[in-house]
Amino acid sequence: MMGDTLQIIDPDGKKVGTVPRVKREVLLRMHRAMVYTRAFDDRCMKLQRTGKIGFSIPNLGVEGVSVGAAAALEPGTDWVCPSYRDFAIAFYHDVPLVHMMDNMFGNQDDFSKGRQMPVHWTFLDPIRWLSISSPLGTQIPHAVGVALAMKRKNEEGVALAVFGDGTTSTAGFHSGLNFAGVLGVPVVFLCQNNQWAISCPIEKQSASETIAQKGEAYGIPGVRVDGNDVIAVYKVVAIAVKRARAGEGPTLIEAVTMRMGGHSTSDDPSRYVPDELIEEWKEKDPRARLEVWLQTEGHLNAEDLERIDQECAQQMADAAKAAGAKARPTLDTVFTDVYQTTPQHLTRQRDWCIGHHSSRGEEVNEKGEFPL
Ligand SMILES: Cc1ncc(C[n+]2csc(CCOP(=O)(O)OP(=O)(O)O)c2C)c(N)n1
Ligand SMILES: [Mg+2]
Repeated sequence: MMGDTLQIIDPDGKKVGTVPRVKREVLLRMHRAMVYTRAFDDRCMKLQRTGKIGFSIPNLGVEGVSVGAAAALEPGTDWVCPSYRDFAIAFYHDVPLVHMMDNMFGNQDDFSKGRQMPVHWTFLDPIRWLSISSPLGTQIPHAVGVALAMKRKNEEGVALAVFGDGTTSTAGFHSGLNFAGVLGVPVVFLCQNNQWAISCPIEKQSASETIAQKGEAYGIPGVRVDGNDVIAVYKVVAIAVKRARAGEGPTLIEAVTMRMGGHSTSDDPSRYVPDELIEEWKEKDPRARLEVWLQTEGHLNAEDLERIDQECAQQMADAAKAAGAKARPTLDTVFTDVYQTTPQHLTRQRDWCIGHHSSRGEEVNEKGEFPL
């Protein structure tokens, strides 16, 4: 423990608590998901700065929260209702890299066909992943609804809602927790307290001493965990999932971490995050500490780490290249996927739109791409 915050592996990679039983295969998967997340961050930053994609969300420093949580979920049974900063959950569950990149480019294979912003994924397979939405906190009542539906259908599943510290100020957080507490549904609320909501620090976000304690008002147990300790996060989320599956109701988890990059590729955190804070948190890096511990336990050696790093970077570069080479969505897709049978007024608008662009010489090209 670190005060009232659970820690199992300390920042130096030393074991300071009881390690839960985790298979080696799971540990290696956790590690690879962390490496993929950094490779994704790095690749997307380059793609954005060279004008190839419009936007991305750095996950540097916070990926341990997502990885620990991901390992506690049962794919095909549980639902993830994520925020936009939880990439590692998808990497842990083997969402194909190229599919992650399809969304970044908004190409024809992107499930949202470019109609969502980048990093706003949605999939059903290999993990049930509710579409990410930009308005903060909407995933919280959604997760409660998903959990209620599963409870009513006597399904085994648990819904995991992940959100940031700033999102605890939204109506969605309070109504979602209240609803879940009253109904006792199988949901786990995981707050990634990364200390910042864009440029607003946590001290200005809430007068509560912790976020975990907010659960008390709703009759929900609150737990605080070191978010840079993947093993500790796994442990608390696994316990919360077990409780939820056993019909014992929701848990609120606060994972304390630090956003080490910008809010997005559109801001400059050096304008508002003090340098000393970054220096302090560099020492607590979640990946470095996991790697030290995995080496101490004999699961990986320095050569393995180097090899995995290179493999992940290469695979990510290949995925980006493949996704970037795919065609963009066709113009008619603007009018699809909302109604099973397209209503007449939309058919008229579609025909007008295609006719209009054709009359300006902006026909769909040989790849069938959107002409704008
Ligand atoms: C309802 C709503 N209010 C404001 C915004 C603008 N906004 C986008 S991200 C963000 C900060 C969110 O901070 P936090 O919940 O801590 O998540 P983090 O970005 O740190 O992961 C804000 C205020 C929004 N998207 N939705
Ligand atoms: Mg935050």
